[in-house]
Amino acid sequence: MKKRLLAVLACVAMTATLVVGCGGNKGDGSAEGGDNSGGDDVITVGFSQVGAESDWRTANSESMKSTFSKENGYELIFDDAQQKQENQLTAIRNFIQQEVDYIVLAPVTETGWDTVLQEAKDADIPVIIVDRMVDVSDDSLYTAWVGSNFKLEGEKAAEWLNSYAQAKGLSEVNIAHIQGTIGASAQIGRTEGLEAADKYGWNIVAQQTGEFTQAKGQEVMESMLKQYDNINVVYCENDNEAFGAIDAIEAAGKTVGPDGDILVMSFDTTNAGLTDTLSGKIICDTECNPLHGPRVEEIIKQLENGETPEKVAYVEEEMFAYDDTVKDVTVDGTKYDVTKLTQEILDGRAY
Ligand code: GZL
Ligand code: ZN
Repeated sequence: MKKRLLAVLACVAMTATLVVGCGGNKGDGSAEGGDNSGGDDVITVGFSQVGAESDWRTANSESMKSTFSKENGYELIFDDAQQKQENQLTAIRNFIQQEVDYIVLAPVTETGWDTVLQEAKDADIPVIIVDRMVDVSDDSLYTAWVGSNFKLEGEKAAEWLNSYAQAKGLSEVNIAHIQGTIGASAQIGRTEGLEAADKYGWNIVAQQTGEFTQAKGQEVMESMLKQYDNINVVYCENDNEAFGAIDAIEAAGKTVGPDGDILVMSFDTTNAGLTDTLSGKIICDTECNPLHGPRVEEIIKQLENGETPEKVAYVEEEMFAYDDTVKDVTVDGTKYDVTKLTQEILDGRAY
């Protein structure tokens, strides 16, 4: 923003000496022609991405890169933090130095952002948070947030499990809980959703982070199977953990699926996750939509037009299951459909 202000001042100065001005400020804080970030009206976006830990993350990055392309009038500076917060803090400080027009942050975990977001605010650069939430003392430190209601995702999955267990007459539900990255909003919400269901008398026999990765998910499942032989449900907080868990279960000589030893539940509904749902390897996959690019662009367009975007915007999300044993779930009085997955539904999905 500072860069644009200087450009406008330069324009005004030029106008003072020359007959013809340069259009100056379009009233939205952007100066015509004066923008020095690679040409007229190119909007520079610095995006600090968590990493590349999962299929969901890949789809999320792809959505941001295809939206903030040169053809669309943007210069995207993309930084992959390899799941380390200190790398995100460095990236944001670099964006500030480069005087980007907007900073987009996908925070790896919720805490530790106040200082760097204050620096961005002091530099007059709007910050848009995507996906996971930041826990800051003053929410004016970010302009808008768009992402998922992770607690609702967890509650929907837990309600599905309760209905499914009742329909199948499961005498006991012994759950291995493979959590996401501890402190990430997705982990916090999906864990809350499961733990709130202790009213159903389930046993969470084991609980450990799988860090949202396939490798860690497999390692954790292997160790849980060595410790407990009564696990009949695995609640994975994303698809990549589910892929790892399924490999570990099958390597241990057990089976997954509706008629198997263990039911594997998951989140994200990535293409690979839904492929496993079609076969029943994953029995139920709760959607977490990664396509935030267009949503962030909508926010930036509003800001460019001097409008005020919604502070918090949740994306609509569905649920898919291998079969139609459970046709819908109700959470806090609201009913959500559960879709029996078919090949054509899978083929028709955007990610
Ligand atoms: C959820 C996102 C999570 C996904 C994982 O919005 O933060 O991070 O569920 C990803 O696949 O790693
Ligand atoms: Zn000018």
